[in-house]
Order: sequence, then C-alpha cells, then structure tokens
Amino acid sequence: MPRYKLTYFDFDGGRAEPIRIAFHAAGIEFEDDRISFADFGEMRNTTRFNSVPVLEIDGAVVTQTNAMCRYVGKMAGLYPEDDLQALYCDEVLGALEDLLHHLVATFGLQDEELRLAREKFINDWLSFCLRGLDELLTRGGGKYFAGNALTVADLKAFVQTRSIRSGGLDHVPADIVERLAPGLVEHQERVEADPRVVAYYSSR
Ligand SMILES: N[C@@H](CCC(=O)N[C@@H](CS)C(=O)NCC(=O)O)C(=O)O
Repeated sequence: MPRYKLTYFDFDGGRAEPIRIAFHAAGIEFEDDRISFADFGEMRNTTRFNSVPVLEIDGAVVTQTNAMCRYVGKMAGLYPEDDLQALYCDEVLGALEDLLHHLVATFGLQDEELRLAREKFINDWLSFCLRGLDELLTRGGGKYFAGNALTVADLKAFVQTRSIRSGGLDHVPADIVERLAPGLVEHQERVEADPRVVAYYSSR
C-alpha cells in the first residue's frame, strides 16, 4: 500500500475534508498533516500552484482537490462507475469548486470591504450555486447527487452546507440554505447520518 500524506489547514472543513472522510471510508491509512495559517505562509511558495491541499503518494506530490476526491473516492466506493453518473458527480464537484473560489477570495478582507464582498458573493455565486445544487439533487432523485448513492459530491456539498448553516461566515445568513435550497438541508442531515461519515467523526 502506498504511503499517503494529505496536507491542509487544521480544521474539519474546507477543500480537504471530503478527501479525509473518503480515505477513512476506504480503510486506507494516511498522514493527516494539519497545518496552521502561519505554517502555510512559510511554505506557500514551495507548494505547486502556491496552494493546499497537497497529497503526497510515496513522496510524489499531487494537487487539485477534485482530482484527489475522484482518486480516493474510487478506492472508497464513493465515486460512480457509470460514466453518466460520474459526469453528474463531477458537475457537483466543479460547481462547489467555483463556489469555494469566490468565497476564498473574500477571506482576509476586513470591515466594510468584507461586508460588500460578502454581499456580492451572496447575491451572485452563493445564490446561483445553492439553487443549482438543489436542482442537481432533484435530478439525482432527491437523496444523492449521482447514482442513488453517497459519493464524494455529497461529501463536498455537505461540508459546505454545514459550514454555511453553522453561521460562522460573517455576513452570510445561516438560514440562506433553508431559504434557497431546502433540499440541501435534508441532504446535509442524510450525509451526516451516513455510517461512514459518523465513523470518521467518531475516530477524530
Ligand atoms: N484549484 C485548487 C485550489 C486550491 C486553493 O485555492 N486552496 C486554497 C486553500 S482552501 C489556498 O491554498 N489558497 C492559498 C492562497 O490563495 O494563497 C484545488 O482545487 O485544490
């Protein structure tokens, strides 16, 4: 078995969280290298594309969250084998990456600048994304996004809805998911109750 090391920020969320859950669901040991923002500041220029997460496989570096989600998702049985369902899964992964790109652009802003940027984020990307994801969940049958089963797309979506609904993002109303995409609330609860997700958090 190769040696896996996943480097990302030290919190239970963000881009690396679905990969951590998928590794655990696959029963594959990995080094969960959790770094501080200060650590990242020091290593940023040495990482490919100046960003994290970074996955090392026997020392060889790989970047790009969705590629990692697919790779580990396949080993965990959390990625569809059917090509059309895989496409549906990828569509969700891509939409969530767009959302994260626009959200992360607001990090580090302060006061009025932050308020204005978050307002724009809510009215543009967040609203489009939540409505779009609700539609994709309906397309998938209402429970999961693809293949009528839990996939890495569900993991990535639940990590984001959990974060928004926790109210931890300044200026982003915690009830926006309920208002714009009620299906995603039930979806979050369904994913959180999945035995593989429960087992991961029990292991933390
Ligand atoms: N396309 C990359 C984006 C990675 C990314 O932007 N990561 C953020 C953290 S969640 C980052 O490292 N940002 C560093 C910076 O912008 O300085 C991926 O999917 O992994």
